[in-house]
Amino acid sequence: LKQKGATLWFTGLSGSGKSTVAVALEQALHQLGHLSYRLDGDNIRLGINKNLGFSAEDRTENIRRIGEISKLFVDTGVITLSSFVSPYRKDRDSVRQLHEEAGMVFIEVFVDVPLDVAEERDPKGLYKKARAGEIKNFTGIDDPYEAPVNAEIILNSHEMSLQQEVELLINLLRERGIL
Ligand code: GGZ
Repeated sequence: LKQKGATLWFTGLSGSGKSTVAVALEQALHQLGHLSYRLDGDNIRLGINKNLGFSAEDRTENIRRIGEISKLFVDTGVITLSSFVSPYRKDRDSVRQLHEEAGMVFIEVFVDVPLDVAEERDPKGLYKKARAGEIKNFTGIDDPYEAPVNAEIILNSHEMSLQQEVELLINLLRERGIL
């Protein structure tokens, strides 16, 4: 295998567009002949992390485990696309440290949209439920989101096309010697 692995860590509010850009990037990487794998709530929170909820403690444990899993994928040479709200800076920094100590590339992608944009999209109706008090501790409503200060790249998904976002990420992967 000619490929060097890396983790792209997509962080941002629910509805910010993390998964959408990860899916589009996966398709672009596939067309370029590169193997990638997406980790997100659908394959992690429904499986290995199904015992975890959304308390601060559980979110920290969620991210810790996902960080370790991402590292295992990178070890096999896969470009790992991990999309999680991951609201706490220290948790993301721990995952970064875990990678960097092992000499692995970690790229933090901040998918940054204003709360009102994410709330307007509300693809799963979760913001509506959170505003109604039916869901507690919802990120951005009654739970914190700590924006990255050292992200390698910021994507303002409400002001860019999906194609532009993918191009920026592909360019970054080239600069970092992954592609
Ligand atoms: C935030 C929640 C919550 C609460 C359920 N807060 O848009 P989604 O639906 O698909 O993405 C959100 C997802 C967040 O799971 P993560 O594993 O990414 O979270 S974390 O990194 O903080 O551990 C949302 C849904 O689960 N969801 N309840 N209270 N998002």
